Amino acid sequence: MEKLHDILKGFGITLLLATVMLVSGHQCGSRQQITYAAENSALRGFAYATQTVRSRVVCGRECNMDERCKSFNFNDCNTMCELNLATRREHPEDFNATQGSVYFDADEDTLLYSLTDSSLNRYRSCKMLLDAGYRSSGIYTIYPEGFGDGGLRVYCDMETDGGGWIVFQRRQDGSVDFYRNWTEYQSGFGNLSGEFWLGNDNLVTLTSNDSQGTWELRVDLGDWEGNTAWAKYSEFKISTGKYNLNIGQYDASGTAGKSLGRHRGLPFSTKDRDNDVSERNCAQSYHGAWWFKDCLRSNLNGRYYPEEHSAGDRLGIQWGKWKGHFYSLKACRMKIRVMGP
Ligand SMILES: *[C@@H]1O[C@H](CO)[C@@H](O)[C@H](O)[C@H]1NC(C)=O
Ligand SMILES: *[C@@H]1O[C@H](CO)[C@@H](O)[C@H](O)[C@H]1NC(C)=O
Ligand SMILES: *[C@@H]1O[C@H](CO)[C@@H](O)[C@H](O)[C@H]1NC(C)=O
Ligand SMILES: *[C@@H]1O[C@H](CO)[C@@H](O)[C@H](O)[C@H]1NC(C)=O
Ligand SMILES: [Ca+2]
Repeated sequence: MEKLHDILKGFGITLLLATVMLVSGHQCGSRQQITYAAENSALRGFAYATQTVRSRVVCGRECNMDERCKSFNFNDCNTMCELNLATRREHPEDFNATQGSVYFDADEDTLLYSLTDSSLNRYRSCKMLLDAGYRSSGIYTIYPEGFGDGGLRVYCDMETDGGGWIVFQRRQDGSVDFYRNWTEYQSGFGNLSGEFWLGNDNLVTLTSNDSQGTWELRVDLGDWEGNTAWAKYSEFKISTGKYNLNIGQYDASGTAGKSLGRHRGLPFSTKDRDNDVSERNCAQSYHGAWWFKDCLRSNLNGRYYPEEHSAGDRLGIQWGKWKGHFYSLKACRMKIRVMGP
Protein backbone atom coordinates (compact mmCIF):
# COMPACT_ATOMS: atom_id res chain seq x y z
CA MET A 1 0.00 0.00 0.00
CA GLU A 2 2.80 2.33 1.02
CA LYS A 3 4.66 1.46 -2.15
CA LEU A 4 1.67 2.03 -4.37
CA HIS A 5 1.21 5.42 -2.72
CA ASP A 6 4.82 6.35 -3.52
CA ILE A 7 4.45 5.27 -7.10
CA LEU A 8 1.27 7.27 -7.50
CA LYS A 9 2.93 10.27 -5.89
CA GLY A 10 5.88 10.04 -8.27
CA PHE A 11 3.52 9.70 -11.17
CA GLY A 12 1.59 12.73 -10.02
CA ILE A 13 4.72 14.88 -9.94
CA THR A 14 5.76 13.66 -13.40
CA LEU A 15 2.32 14.46 -14.68
CA LEU A 16 2.48 17.92 -13.12
CA LEU A 17 5.86 18.63 -14.74
CA ALA A 18 4.62 17.36 -18.08
CA THR A 19 1.62 19.66 -17.79
CA VAL A 20 3.84 22.63 -17.01
CA MET A 21 5.95 21.86 -20.09
CA LEU A 22 2.84 21.56 -22.23
CA VAL A 23 1.29 24.74 -20.92
CA SER A 24 4.53 26.64 -21.40
CA GLY A 25 4.48 25.51 -24.99
CA HIS A 26 7.89 24.00 -25.65
CA GLN A 27 10.78 22.01 -24.35
CA CYS A 28 13.67 22.57 -26.70
CA GLY A 29 17.36 21.95 -26.14
CA SER A 30 18.90 19.92 -23.38
CA ARG A 31 21.22 22.58 -21.91
CA GLN A 32 18.87 24.62 -19.72
CA GLN A 33 15.19 24.11 -20.06
CA ILE A 34 13.85 27.61 -20.40
CA THR A 35 10.23 26.69 -20.07
CA TYR A 36 8.59 28.58 -17.25
CA ALA A 37 6.46 31.53 -18.24
CA ALA A 38 5.32 34.68 -16.46
CA GLU A 39 2.55 36.33 -18.45
CA ASN A 40 2.41 40.12 -18.76
CA SER A 41 5.97 40.50 -17.50
CA ALA A 42 9.40 41.35 -18.89
CA LEU A 43 12.98 41.67 -17.72
CA ARG A 44 14.31 45.06 -18.82
CA GLY A 45 17.84 46.08 -19.73
CA PHE A 46 19.59 42.75 -20.32
CA ALA A 47 18.75 41.95 -23.95
CA TYR A 48 21.79 41.15 -26.09
CA ALA A 49 19.76 40.21 -29.16
CA THR A 50 16.38 41.39 -30.41
CA GLN A 51 14.58 40.03 -33.44
CA THR A 52 11.11 39.49 -34.84
CA VAL A 53 10.16 35.82 -34.93
CA ARG A 54 7.02 33.84 -35.73
CA SER A 55 6.07 32.67 -32.25
CA ARG A 56 7.20 32.28 -28.67
CA VAL A 57 8.26 28.74 -29.53
CA VAL A 58 10.74 30.04 -32.09
CA CYS A 59 11.97 32.62 -29.61
CA GLY A 60 12.51 29.84 -27.07
CA ARG A 61 14.45 27.79 -29.61
CA GLU A 62 16.75 30.75 -30.32
CA CYS A 63 17.39 31.11 -26.60
CA ASN A 64 18.03 27.43 -25.98
CA MET A 65 20.53 27.32 -28.85
CA ASP A 66 22.67 30.09 -27.39
CA GLU A 67 24.91 29.57 -24.37
CA ARG A 68 24.62 33.23 -23.34
CA CYS A 69 20.83 33.19 -23.21
CA LYS A 70 19.49 32.86 -19.64
CA SER A 71 15.95 34.10 -20.21
CA PHE A 72 13.84 35.76 -22.88
CA ASN A 73 10.92 38.12 -23.35
CA PHE A 74 8.43 37.53 -26.10
CA ASN A 75 5.93 40.21 -27.03
CA ASP A 76 2.71 38.77 -28.39
CA CYS A 77 1.66 42.04 -30.01
CA ASN A 78 4.65 42.69 -32.24
CA THR A 79 6.21 39.17 -32.01
CA MET A 80 9.47 40.70 -30.82
CA CYS A 81 11.87 38.22 -29.26
CA GLU A 82 14.45 39.50 -26.75
CA LEU A 83 17.22 37.21 -25.56
CA ASN A 84 18.54 38.15 -22.13
CA LEU A 85 21.89 37.73 -20.39
CA ALA A 86 20.30 37.60 -16.93
CA THR A 87 17.28 36.29 -15.05
CA ARG A 88 14.43 37.68 -13.01
CA ARG A 89 15.90 36.23 -9.84
CA GLU A 90 19.26 37.93 -10.43
CA HIS A 91 17.65 41.32 -11.08
CA PRO A 92 14.24 41.54 -9.40
CA GLU A 93 14.23 45.34 -9.63
CA ASP A 94 14.32 45.17 -13.43
CA PHE A 95 11.54 42.62 -13.70
CA ASN A 96 8.33 44.49 -14.54
CA ALA A 97 4.71 44.11 -15.28
CA THR A 98 4.41 44.65 -19.05
CA GLN A 99 1.15 44.09 -20.82
CA GLY A 100 1.33 41.65 -23.76
CA SER A 101 4.83 40.43 -22.98
CA VAL A 102 5.74 36.98 -21.69
CA TYR A 103 8.93 36.29 -19.78
CA PHE A 104 10.55 32.82 -19.78
CA ASP A 105 13.39 31.28 -17.84
CA ALA A 106 14.41 27.97 -16.27
CA ASP A 107 13.19 28.84 -12.77
CA GLU A 108 10.04 27.05 -11.69
CA ASP A 109 9.05 29.96 -9.40
CA THR A 110 8.67 32.18 -12.43
CA LEU A 111 5.22 30.64 -12.92
CA LEU A 112 4.08 32.45 -9.78
CA TYR A 113 4.80 35.85 -11.33
CA SER A 114 2.20 35.62 -14.06
CA LEU A 115 -0.14 38.58 -14.07
CA THR A 116 -3.68 38.51 -15.36
CA ASP A 117 -4.70 41.44 -17.55
CA SER A 118 -7.01 42.84 -14.89
CA SER A 119 -4.41 42.87 -12.11
CA LEU A 120 -1.79 44.66 -14.20
CA ASN A 121 -0.24 47.58 -12.36
CA ARG A 122 -3.15 47.72 -9.98
CA TYR A 123 -1.82 46.52 -6.66
CA ARG A 124 -3.58 48.13 -3.75
CA SER A 125 -0.77 47.94 -1.21
CA CYS A 126 2.90 47.11 -0.70
CA LYS A 127 1.73 43.82 0.79
CA MET A 128 0.00 42.87 -2.45
CA LEU A 129 3.08 43.85 -4.45
CA LEU A 130 5.17 41.66 -2.18
CA ASP A 131 2.78 38.74 -2.60
CA ALA A 132 2.99 39.22 -6.36
CA GLY A 133 6.75 38.80 -6.23
CA TYR A 134 8.10 42.33 -5.88
CA ARG A 135 10.84 41.69 -3.34
CA SER A 136 12.93 44.85 -3.59
CA SER A 137 12.33 47.78 -1.27
CA GLY A 138 11.82 50.98 -3.19
CA ILE A 139 9.33 53.41 -4.68
CA TYR A 140 6.18 51.94 -6.18
CA THR A 141 2.79 53.26 -7.23
CA ILE A 142 -0.10 51.57 -5.44
CA TYR A 143 -3.81 51.94 -6.20
CA PRO A 144 -5.75 51.82 -2.95
CA GLU A 145 -9.42 52.74 -2.79
CA GLY A 146 -9.84 56.51 -2.74
CA PHE A 147 -6.78 57.55 -4.76
CA GLY A 148 -8.26 57.35 -8.23
CA ASP A 149 -6.43 56.48 -11.43
CA GLY A 150 -3.21 58.20 -10.44
CA GLY A 151 -2.73 55.98 -7.42
CA LEU A 152 -0.26 56.90 -4.68
CA ARG A 153 3.52 56.84 -4.87
CA VAL A 154 4.97 55.21 -1.80
CA TYR A 155 8.16 53.68 -0.49
CA CYS A 156 7.65 49.95 0.17
CA ASP A 157 9.84 48.20 2.73
CA MET A 158 9.95 44.64 1.42
CA GLU A 159 12.52 43.29 3.89
CA THR A 160 11.77 44.21 7.49
CA ASP A 161 9.70 41.73 9.49
CA GLY A 162 8.36 39.88 6.45
CA GLY A 163 8.10 42.98 4.23
CA GLY A 164 5.05 44.55 2.62
CA TRP A 165 5.21 47.83 4.60
CA ILE A 166 4.19 51.27 3.38
CA VAL A 167 6.73 53.62 4.93
CA PHE A 168 5.05 56.90 5.89
CA GLN A 169 7.87 58.64 7.77
CA ARG A 170 11.65 58.44 7.54
CA ARG A 171 14.47 60.38 9.23
CA GLN A 172 18.09 59.51 8.55
CA ASP A 173 20.33 62.49 7.89
CA GLY A 174 18.54 65.73 8.70
CA SER A 175 18.31 66.75 5.05
CA VAL A 176 14.62 67.62 5.35
CA ASP A 177 13.14 70.11 7.83
CA PHE A 178 10.35 68.53 9.89
CA TYR A 179 9.39 71.69 11.82
CA ARG A 180 6.45 72.40 9.53
CA ASN A 181 2.92 73.69 9.65
CA TRP A 182 -0.47 72.00 9.59
CA THR A 183 -1.02 72.16 5.83
CA GLU A 184 2.40 70.72 5.13
CA TYR A 185 1.82 67.75 7.44
CA GLN A 186 -1.63 67.43 5.89
CA SER A 187 -0.36 66.97 2.35
CA GLY A 188 3.07 65.52 3.12
CA PHE A 189 6.59 66.72 2.30
CA GLY A 190 10.14 65.59 1.61
CA ASN A 191 11.55 63.02 -0.70
CA LEU A 192 10.47 59.37 -0.90
CA SER A 193 14.07 58.28 -1.48
CA GLY A 194 15.26 60.16 1.57
CA GLU A 195 13.45 61.84 4.43
CA PHE A 196 9.72 62.44 4.20
CA TRP A 197 6.26 62.53 5.75
CA LEU A 198 3.69 60.86 3.49
CA GLY A 199 0.88 63.18 4.58
CA ASN A 200 -1.99 62.98 7.05
CA ASP A 201 -4.66 63.06 4.35
CA ASN A 202 -3.04 60.07 2.67
CA LEU A 203 -2.96 58.23 6.00
CA VAL A 204 -6.66 58.93 6.48
CA THR A 205 -7.56 57.66 3.02
CA LEU A 206 -5.42 54.56 3.48
CA THR A 207 -6.53 53.59 6.97
CA SER A 208 -9.89 55.08 7.88
CA ASN A 209 -12.18 52.82 5.88
CA ASP A 210 -12.50 49.63 7.96
CA SER A 211 -13.89 47.63 5.08
CA GLN A 212 -10.55 48.12 3.28
CA GLY A 213 -8.79 46.18 6.02
CA THR A 214 -7.06 47.00 9.29
CA TRP A 215 -3.45 48.11 9.59
CA GLU A 216 -0.55 47.46 11.90
CA LEU A 217 2.02 50.11 12.72
CA ARG A 218 5.72 49.44 13.04
CA VAL A 219 8.33 51.90 14.26
CA ASP A 220 12.04 51.22 13.60
CA LEU A 221 14.62 53.24 15.50
CA GLY A 222 18.39 53.62 15.31
CA ASP A 223 20.80 55.28 17.73
CA TRP A 224 24.30 56.75 17.18
CA GLU A 225 26.07 53.61 18.39
CA GLY A 226 24.57 51.39 15.68
CA ASN A 227 21.85 49.83 17.85
CA THR A 228 18.33 49.39 16.58
CA ALA A 229 14.99 48.82 18.24
CA TRP A 230 11.41 48.46 17.14
CA ALA A 231 7.85 48.76 18.36
CA LYS A 232 4.65 47.49 16.86
CA TYR A 233 0.98 48.30 17.47
CA SER A 234 -2.09 46.67 15.97
CA GLU A 235 -5.09 48.48 14.52
CA PHE A 236 -3.47 51.70 13.38
CA LYS A 237 -5.89 54.24 12.01
CA ILE A 238 -5.82 58.01 11.47
CA SER A 239 -9.23 59.65 11.58
CA THR A 240 -10.41 62.43 9.39
CA GLY A 241 -10.60 65.96 10.80
CA LYS A 242 -7.87 66.41 13.40
CA TYR A 243 -6.02 63.24 12.42
CA ASN A 244 -6.49 61.48 15.75
CA LEU A 245 -4.19 58.55 16.38
CA ASN A 246 -5.97 55.23 16.86
CA ILE A 247 -3.80 52.29 17.85
CA GLY A 248 -4.50 48.90 19.42
CA GLN A 249 -2.25 46.58 21.40
CA TYR A 250 1.50 47.03 21.78
CA ASP A 251 3.34 43.92 20.57
CA ALA A 252 5.07 42.68 23.73
CA SER A 253 8.04 41.29 21.82
CA GLY A 254 9.01 44.81 20.73
CA THR A 255 12.42 46.08 21.88
CA ALA A 256 11.81 49.84 21.94
CA GLY A 257 9.10 49.97 24.59
CA LYS A 258 5.65 51.50 24.71
CA SER A 259 6.09 55.17 24.04
CA LEU A 260 3.04 55.73 21.90
CA GLY A 261 0.27 54.36 24.13
CA ARG A 262 -0.07 57.66 25.99
CA HIS A 263 -0.79 59.36 22.67
CA ARG A 264 -3.64 57.01 21.85
CA GLY A 265 -6.81 58.72 20.64
CA LEU A 266 -5.26 62.21 20.55
CA PRO A 267 -5.43 64.71 17.70
CA PHE A 268 -2.38 65.79 15.74
CA SER A 269 -0.74 69.14 16.57
CA THR A 270 1.68 71.31 14.64
CA LYS A 271 3.38 74.59 15.57
CA ASP A 272 0.46 76.52 14.09
CA ARG A 273 -2.36 74.20 15.23
CA ASP A 274 -2.44 73.52 18.96
CA ASN A 275 -4.73 70.54 19.57
CA ASP A 276 -2.90 69.25 22.66
CA VAL A 277 -4.26 69.21 26.23
CA SER A 278 -1.43 71.30 27.68
CA GLU A 279 -1.57 75.01 28.42
CA ARG A 280 1.54 75.28 26.36
CA ASN A 281 1.87 74.76 22.63
CA CYS A 282 3.65 71.39 22.73
CA ALA A 283 4.61 71.42 19.06
CA GLN A 284 6.47 74.70 19.63
CA SER A 285 7.91 73.66 23.01
CA TYR A 286 9.27 70.42 21.52
CA HIS A 287 10.02 71.61 18.03
CA GLY A 288 7.90 68.97 16.38
CA ALA A 289 4.51 67.78 15.19
CA TRP A 290 2.84 64.84 16.88
CA TRP A 291 -0.22 63.57 18.70
CA PHE A 292 0.82 65.63 21.71
CA LYS A 293 -0.94 65.36 25.05
CA ASP A 294 0.75 67.12 27.94
CA CYS A 295 3.13 66.89 26.17
CA LEU A 296 4.88 63.68 25.11
CA ARG A 297 6.32 60.21 25.56
CA SER A 298 7.67 60.20 22.03
CA ASN A 299 8.16 62.61 19.16
CA LEU A 300 9.72 61.21 16.02
CA ASN A 301 9.19 64.49 14.17
CA GLY A 302 11.48 66.44 16.49
CA ARG A 303 14.64 68.34 15.59
CA TYR A 304 17.42 66.40 13.88
CA TYR A 305 20.75 66.70 15.69
CA PRO A 306 23.43 65.46 13.29
CA GLU A 307 26.20 63.45 14.94
CA GLU A 308 25.10 64.58 18.36
CA HIS A 309 22.77 62.59 20.52
CA SER A 310 23.01 64.36 23.87
CA ALA A 311 21.50 67.57 22.66
CA GLY A 312 21.03 68.81 26.21
CA ASP A 313 17.43 69.69 25.47
CA ARG A 314 14.29 67.70 24.81
CA LEU A 315 13.71 68.94 21.29
CA GLY A 316 15.21 65.97 19.47
CA ILE A 317 13.84 62.84 17.84
CA GLN A 318 12.83 60.86 20.88
CA TRP A 319 11.29 57.60 22.05
CA GLY A 320 11.29 57.86 25.82
CA LYS A 321 11.13 54.18 26.74
CA TRP A 322 14.17 53.36 24.66
CA LYS A 323 16.67 56.21 25.07
CA GLY A 324 14.93 58.77 27.23
CA HIS A 325 13.90 62.26 26.24
CA PHE A 326 17.34 63.86 26.03
CA TYR A 327 18.65 61.42 23.46
CA SER A 328 18.03 62.44 19.86
CA LEU A 329 17.94 59.39 17.61
CA LYS A 330 19.95 58.97 14.46
CA ALA A 331 17.26 57.31 12.38
CA CYS A 332 13.64 56.29 12.45
CA ARG A 333 10.96 54.94 10.17
CA MET A 334 7.22 54.64 10.65
CA LYS A 335 5.41 52.12 8.49
CA ILE A 336 2.06 50.39 8.13
CA ARG A 337 0.95 47.06 6.69
CA VAL A 338 -2.45 45.59 5.94
CA MET A 339 -3.32 42.89 8.44
CA GLY A 340 -5.10 39.72 7.43
CA PRO A 341 -8.77 40.19 6.59
C1 LIG B 1 10.65 48.79 -14.77
O1 LIG B 1 12.02 48.65 -15.13
C2 LIG B 1 12.67 49.87 -15.39
C3 LIG B 1 14.05 49.59 -15.95
O2 LIG B 1 14.80 48.78 -15.10
C4 LIG B 1 12.71 50.68 -14.10
O3 LIG B 1 13.35 51.92 -14.33
C5 LIG B 1 11.27 50.92 -13.64
O4 LIG B 1 11.26 51.61 -12.42
C6 LIG B 1 10.53 49.63 -13.50
N1 LIG B 1 9.11 49.91 -13.23
C7 LIG B 1 8.43 49.33 -12.27
C8 LIG B 1 7.00 49.72 -12.14
O5 LIG B 1 8.93 48.51 -11.51
C1 LIG C 1 2.73 76.54 5.65
O1 LIG C 1 4.04 76.50 5.13
C2 LIG C 1 4.12 76.73 3.74
C3 LIG C 1 5.54 76.53 3.30
O2 LIG C 1 6.42 77.26 4.11
C4 LIG C 1 3.60 78.10 3.40
O3 LIG C 1 3.62 78.34 2.02
C5 LIG C 1 2.16 78.23 3.92
O4 LIG C 1 1.71 79.55 3.73
C6 LIG C 1 2.09 77.88 5.39
N1 LIG C 1 0.69 77.82 5.79
C7 LIG C 1 0.24 78.47 6.84
C8 LIG C 1 -1.22 78.34 7.10
O5 LIG C 1 0.98 79.14 7.55
C1 LIG D 1 16.26 62.45 -2.23
O1 LIG D 1 17.01 61.81 -1.22
C2 LIG D 1 18.08 61.02 -1.71
C3 LIG D 1 18.71 60.29 -0.55
O2 LIG D 1 19.02 61.16 0.49
C4 LIG D 1 19.06 61.92 -2.45
O3 LIG D 1 20.10 61.13 -3.00
C5 LIG D 1 18.34 62.65 -3.57
O4 LIG D 1 19.22 63.56 -4.19
C6 LIG D 1 17.13 63.39 -3.03
N1 LIG D 1 16.38 63.95 -4.13
C7 LIG D 1 15.90 65.18 -4.11
C8 LIG D 1 15.12 65.59 -5.32
O5 LIG D 1 16.06 65.94 -3.17
C1 LIG E 1 -15.18 51.83 2.08
O1 LIG E 1 -14.90 50.69 1.30
C2 LIG E 1 -16.07 50.04 0.82
C3 LIG E 1 -15.67 48.73 0.19
O2 LIG E 1 -14.80 48.86 -0.87
C4 LIG E 1 -16.75 50.98 -0.16
O3 LIG E 1 -17.90 50.37 -0.69
C5 LIG E 1 -17.12 52.27 0.56
O4 LIG E 1 -17.65 53.19 -0.37
C6 LIG E 1 -15.92 52.88 1.24
N1 LIG E 1 -16.33 53.97 2.10
C7 LIG E 1 -15.86 55.19 1.98
C8 LIG E 1 -16.37 56.20 2.96
O5 LIG E 1 -15.02 55.51 1.13
CA1 LIG F 1 -1.94 73.67 24.17
